[in-house]
Amino acid sequence: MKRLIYVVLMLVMIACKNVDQNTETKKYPNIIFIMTDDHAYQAISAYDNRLTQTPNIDRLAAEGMIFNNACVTNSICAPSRATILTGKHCHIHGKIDNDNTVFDTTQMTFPQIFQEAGYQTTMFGKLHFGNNPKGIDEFKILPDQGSYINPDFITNDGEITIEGYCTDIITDLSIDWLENRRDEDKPFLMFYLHKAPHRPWWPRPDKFKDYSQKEFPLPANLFDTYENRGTAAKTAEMNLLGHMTHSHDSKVWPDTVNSMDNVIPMQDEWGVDAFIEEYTERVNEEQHALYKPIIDSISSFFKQNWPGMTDEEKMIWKYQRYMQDYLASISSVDDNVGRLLDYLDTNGLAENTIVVYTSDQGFFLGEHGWFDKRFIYNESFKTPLLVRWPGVVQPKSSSEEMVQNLDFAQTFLEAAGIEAPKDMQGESFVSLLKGDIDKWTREAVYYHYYEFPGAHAVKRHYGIVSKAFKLAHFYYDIDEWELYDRLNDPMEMKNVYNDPAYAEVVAEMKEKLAKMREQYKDSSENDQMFIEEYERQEAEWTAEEEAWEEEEED
Ligand code: SGN
Ligand code: CA
Repeated sequence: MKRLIYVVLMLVMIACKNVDQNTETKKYPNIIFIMTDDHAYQAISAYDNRLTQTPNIDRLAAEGMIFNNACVTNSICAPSRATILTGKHCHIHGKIDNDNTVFDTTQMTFPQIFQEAGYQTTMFGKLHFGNNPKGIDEFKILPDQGSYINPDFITNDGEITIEGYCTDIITDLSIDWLENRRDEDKPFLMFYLHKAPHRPWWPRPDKFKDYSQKEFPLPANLFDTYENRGTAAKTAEMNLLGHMTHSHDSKVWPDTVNSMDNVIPMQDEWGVDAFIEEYTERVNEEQHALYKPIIDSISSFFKQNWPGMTDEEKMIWKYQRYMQDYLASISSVDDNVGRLLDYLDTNGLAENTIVVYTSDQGFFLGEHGWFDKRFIYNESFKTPLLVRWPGVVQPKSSSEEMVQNLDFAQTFLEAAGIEAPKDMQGESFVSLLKGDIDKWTREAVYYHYYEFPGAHAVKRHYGIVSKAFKLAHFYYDIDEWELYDRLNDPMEMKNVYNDPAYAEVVAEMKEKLAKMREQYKDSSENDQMFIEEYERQEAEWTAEEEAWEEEEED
């Protein structure tokens, strides 16, 4: 008898642990985490419909919640992904930049916890680091940045190449898993991660053609001269006119660029090489035949007009070419999100699936004359976030709270009823999703960017952001503070740090920032290990630059 009771007890315990869809349907929702790479909120019509229309992504806002103040802890790809997976700030998980640090894969990441709890876990698309993501049953991920055209994938069974356009393929892979290998008796966690709209913005040929005919409204501060700003804004290398390459970015044939004497202000050697790597070496004949007429037409316009244009005209041309390709790439993302949502609808999955749409960070779309991200300034710091959770999130609802990429792990764990590890540093925002704002106490967020010296030359900085103010300290090779009045200067055109009228705000924000650095255990600015690492990196960069200059002289 004793033995029988024991067996029954054991069976009950196993049944409770096993997250079985049939018995516990509501308790164990599926989660689809959709993340794009560099998708600015300005390019989602649910946020701002001046630039483009994204009807499928907008469905998530219509049927769920839009977060108007979602942001990241460090506006760059791999660090953001490491923060999402670990629920920790960069100085804790150690992946502070894209290229110089490695992600320590022995750390706990939230998919491992889901897997252990009985969820099926999958990942399709761009991860950016680590070949075999821990805690994922089936993965097909792009190596590093991946390619738009005929991309390679790292899979559970080695590397493969798939012919076609990246955004379509990542969706095919995700739907293929849902259709053919999903166990209907278990809940799932799916990472559906697009490379688009990351630089170099190669759209699918039909979209490329269509969008190359369009014109887009200019941002009010496209011609920013960075007056009233700090050194970092003035020395960053991400200006559309000064730093965007003709071939790699604007899609002018390398031969055309090479045949011209006057392509200033951009010297295009790197861009030519990059074009060859991303396009020439990847397209097949059929694809080339579709792309060619459009590139021909861009190139012939460039050859005839570029040398005679004023700087203002050049800037506008660069902006239009940029927006045409960037938004065309997003149009494919939107179509594919639509395909996935339709699949959920027609297969009875929409009801019990949380669908999240976000980006690994924001992006400048010509604001301040820039592309790229990295800065604590709004367009880069903020990120889109839309969440649909039928029966829990009120359709057409919105939140103004400052949730961060740091919060995803704890949020998803709470949504699934799984306990989160105590050392995660975010906050679950399930209460906000349920419309219960009183439980949410966060008043400001912490930010820290490290990748300098590095691409686009954005100086190291950390800071604190509340709804009303943003205080940042730029350090390493400078020592400068900046303060922005977010409510009165939403475009962040004036650093008021030295304005006596803001002296009290500065003192208050500095005190809060110091407390935050203590709370999150960040002292890396003065940490000997970090300083040595910076010095090593700088020596590396100087040596690379010298080698490059020598090569040019020869
Ligand atoms: C590449 C891009 C950069 C970009 C970084 C980081 N150059 O190096 O413009 O800032 O990625 O982007 S390109 O050769 O791809 O055009 S991130 O999203 O991965 O952090
Ligand atoms: Ca990115």
